[in-house]
Amino acid sequence: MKISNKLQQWVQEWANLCQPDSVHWCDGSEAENQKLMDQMVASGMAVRLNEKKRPGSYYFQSDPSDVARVENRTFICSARKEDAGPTNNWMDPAEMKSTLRAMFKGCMKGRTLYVIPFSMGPLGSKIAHIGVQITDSPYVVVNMRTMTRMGEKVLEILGDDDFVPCLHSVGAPLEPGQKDAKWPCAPIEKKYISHFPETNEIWSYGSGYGGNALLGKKCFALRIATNMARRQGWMAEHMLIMGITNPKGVKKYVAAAFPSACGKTNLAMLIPNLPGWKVETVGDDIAWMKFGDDGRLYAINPEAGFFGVAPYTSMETNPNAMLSCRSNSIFTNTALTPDGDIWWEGIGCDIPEGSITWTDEVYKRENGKPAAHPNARFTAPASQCPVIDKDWENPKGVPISAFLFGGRRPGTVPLVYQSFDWNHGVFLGSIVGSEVTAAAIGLKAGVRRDPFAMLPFCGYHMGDYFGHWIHIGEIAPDKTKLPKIFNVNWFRKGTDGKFLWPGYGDNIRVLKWIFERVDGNATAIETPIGYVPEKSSIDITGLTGVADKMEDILKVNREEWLHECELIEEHQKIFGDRLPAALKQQYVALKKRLME
Ligand code: SAT
Ligand code: MN
Repeated sequence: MKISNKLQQWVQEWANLCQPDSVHWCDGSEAENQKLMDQMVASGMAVRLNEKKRPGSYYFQSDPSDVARVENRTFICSARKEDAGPTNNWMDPAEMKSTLRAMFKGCMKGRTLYVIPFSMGPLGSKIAHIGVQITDSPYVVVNMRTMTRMGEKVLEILGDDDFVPCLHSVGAPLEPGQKDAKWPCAPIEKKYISHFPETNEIWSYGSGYGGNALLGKKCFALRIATNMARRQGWMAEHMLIMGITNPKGVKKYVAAAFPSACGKTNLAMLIPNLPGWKVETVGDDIAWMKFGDDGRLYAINPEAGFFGVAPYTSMETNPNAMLSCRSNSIFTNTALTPDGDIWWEGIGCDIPEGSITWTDEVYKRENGKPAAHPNARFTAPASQCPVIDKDWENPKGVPISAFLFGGRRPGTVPLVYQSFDWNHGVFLGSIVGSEVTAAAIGLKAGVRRDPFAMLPFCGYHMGDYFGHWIHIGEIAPDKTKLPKIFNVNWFRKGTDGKFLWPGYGDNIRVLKWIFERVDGNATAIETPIGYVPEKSSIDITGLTGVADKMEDILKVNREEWLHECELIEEHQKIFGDRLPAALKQQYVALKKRLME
């Protein structure tokens, strides 16, 4: 295997500093994966699950201090502070590098340094990009093998080309003879998830969990990729990608962005409640998009697996996710049953007597603590999803017909509406948010804005990112072929505090309207906020008790929207003079339409 000098030198430089016991170049093979799993089982870090119940699958418990992404320890180290913007933590790149170099020195003592060449996106796709991660965590290696295309074949494609260097250590060197922790990591104040956007580098120290450690995901595919996309004229978005086929066999792809806890993975794998309609999954989390030769926008899923939240995933809420992790999967911080399977809250059955919690105790109901951590995860190969799209690995990507935005909005926002045009659609993306109660996040209750669902993932000034969206509309080779933009809200509540819309598989009814709007075949009413369906144009055949509610589900109330305008004005102020004039104009125009 020929490895470029650049890559060899980079690995050597870090091996010299980190001082691992050995260096292992990952080939991505089944044998290598098995060896690592066997080692982790032997050391007590992993449990092999029951081969009859969960073939080829493994169970892990993290350290209780290392259970999720750490946003307050995540940094965008642009040369100038103002380029990181008001929504990111910033540190001077030279200062960060000198702090971290001191921490990386000797940090892999007693461990193996693994080199993971990986492709984000189908191998050889023009939309894909290659990264190489250095890590001292075998858990990271086996997860990266599922979440990305990893190993030797990537090096072949890479040749002498540039790659995104991703440096990672759990930050827990071992003294000679020291027994390793079950889940080594550093304390919170020593965790640093650092990005250097001008040089496309990622340095992550101290955490072994999820997006802090699997650097292809949020760090590369969003925070660094947003910067690459801005420089190169493409898009890196926190979006699911799905194919929708109507009963006539016509297929369209849509991409959708939602803040967390809005059922994004469920929507990506939806089982339609309308006869003849079909949904297929291309991706559940991230979309990379470029214009194709035909002027349309093409999307790939840069990932190869799902890193999904386990709790409340069940055969009822998301059978396709359950089936995806039926085998060859990794479970982290779920509960472990006595017969060697996994369990979590909301899985659809009672917890078996004698199950072990994510904190490794025998579960007792009277303790009042959940058995699985709320952010417990499954890592499952996307290829195992029963509704994976036949083109999910097509290097060309799939052509996108519509973008959907949405949040959890109990009031104000109708079930669905369409933007008047591209810039108005960008405005809709920029005001995405979910209503939160004070208790939920320990902050002021109200609408928590999460523009484009990118708040923790945009690798530069969010105002400039809005500007990039506007710019994409301007550079589109054929503006008539740009995706149409919609906002959806499954979460509107009635005066009784209950959800008005049934949601889940019935969301296909909304997707149907969107599908037909894209074709120009569904009717809509022009309102001050955008095009809202006529009551009769949402297909509710077979649904009981919904017809009477359609008025409330779709209504646009001027008073509520004028109040919303006040909130939008506040929100826009955050971006100062980097708020694109086009979005200020959208706000002014909305207010004017509401007052007419
Ligand atoms: O931990 S991940 O970043 O992969 C998932 C998430 O927190 O959104
Ligand atoms: Mn996500």
